[in-house]
Amino acid sequence: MPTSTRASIIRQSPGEYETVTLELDDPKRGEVQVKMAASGLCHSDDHLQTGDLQVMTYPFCGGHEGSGVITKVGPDTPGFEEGDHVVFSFVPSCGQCSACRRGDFNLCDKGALLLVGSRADDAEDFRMKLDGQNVGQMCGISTFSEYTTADVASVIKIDKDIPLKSAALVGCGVPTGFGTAVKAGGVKPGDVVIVMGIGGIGINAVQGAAHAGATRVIAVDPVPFKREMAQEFGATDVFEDMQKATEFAQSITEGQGADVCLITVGVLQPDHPAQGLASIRKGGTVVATGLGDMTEMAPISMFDLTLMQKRLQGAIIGAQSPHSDIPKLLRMYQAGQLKLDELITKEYTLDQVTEAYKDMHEGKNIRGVIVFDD
Ligand code: CXF
Ligand code: ZN
Repeated sequence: MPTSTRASIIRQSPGEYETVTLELDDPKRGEVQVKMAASGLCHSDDHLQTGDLQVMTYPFCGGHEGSGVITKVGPDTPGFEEGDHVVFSFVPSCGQCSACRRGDFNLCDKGALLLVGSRADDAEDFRMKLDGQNVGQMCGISTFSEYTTADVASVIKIDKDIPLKSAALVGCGVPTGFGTAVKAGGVKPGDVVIVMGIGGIGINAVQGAAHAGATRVIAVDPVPFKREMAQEFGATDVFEDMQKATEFAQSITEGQGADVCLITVGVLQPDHPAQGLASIRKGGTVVATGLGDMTEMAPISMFDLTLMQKRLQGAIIGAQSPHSDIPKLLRMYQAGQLKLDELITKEYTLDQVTEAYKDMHEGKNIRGVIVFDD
């Protein structure tokens, strides 16, 4: 029987989130229904409001970072039962497509319809409805909803003794930032690393770079509160702009520049990749993880690229493998090696999504989190 659920949707883009009551279909084969406990308010869901990120279905229910408890399991869906605690990965991995078979689990073919918001294998098949009309699910999950139904390729079971509020963050911000440093950026012991932009992703890039043994983690953000937070998460030096950060990196490397620059800004601009490339040494690496108007092109120096042998690398979910790296991050949290609780700067209700994004734009949050009623 379908479940009624309050959820935060957007009817157009640009547009604004509003809370409505949706009908949620029961899980089918390979799916589970989850009662949400917490949902992170990632900048990407705000890109839906601004129109930077265009989706293919409206209305569209937001949210792609969350945790909860399984309430229903679809038929023939082994490995899951009612009462299991789970987190979502914003990218699914099926383990069977060509990308998964070669080990690129974050590039799974099931991710192709993430911004259609339908089921992964059928662009016409939706689980959420508003007055009989299909509602797209952000990344096929939609964590801005009291209940949601998702493909198990996006669902990771976790220990019941991990607080669900903190666990929610390992669905996007933490693996994206941490992986941007340790996997996509390949930060090594002794490296000098610049982290450009300190929000929910950049702060975890700082933790990742510090963890990987960087001797200098140079955090760049115009907001003083964010620079302070960066220092609490392992930044050794902080600057308000890239020019100062680049000059500093050069001053401590005989003029060479940083080994790695991680672009984790909230809104990626076309000139950011070139700024990153200008900040690194010969043979260094820039990773672009932020999102902006994804239809734009970025001009980069071909001299830097070819003759200075610099690498410009993109990354989605920090090039992490969701089903193995997310549990690893939670083990690090349990072992006291990874900060999660400290990332949450403010809690909100489901009705406060617009207010939460206003706070984010005013530079008040590292991660705002929606906490759902029990
Ligand atoms: C985004 C990537 C594009 C789809 C939505 C999620 N990543 C992280 O926030
Ligand atoms: Zn996100």
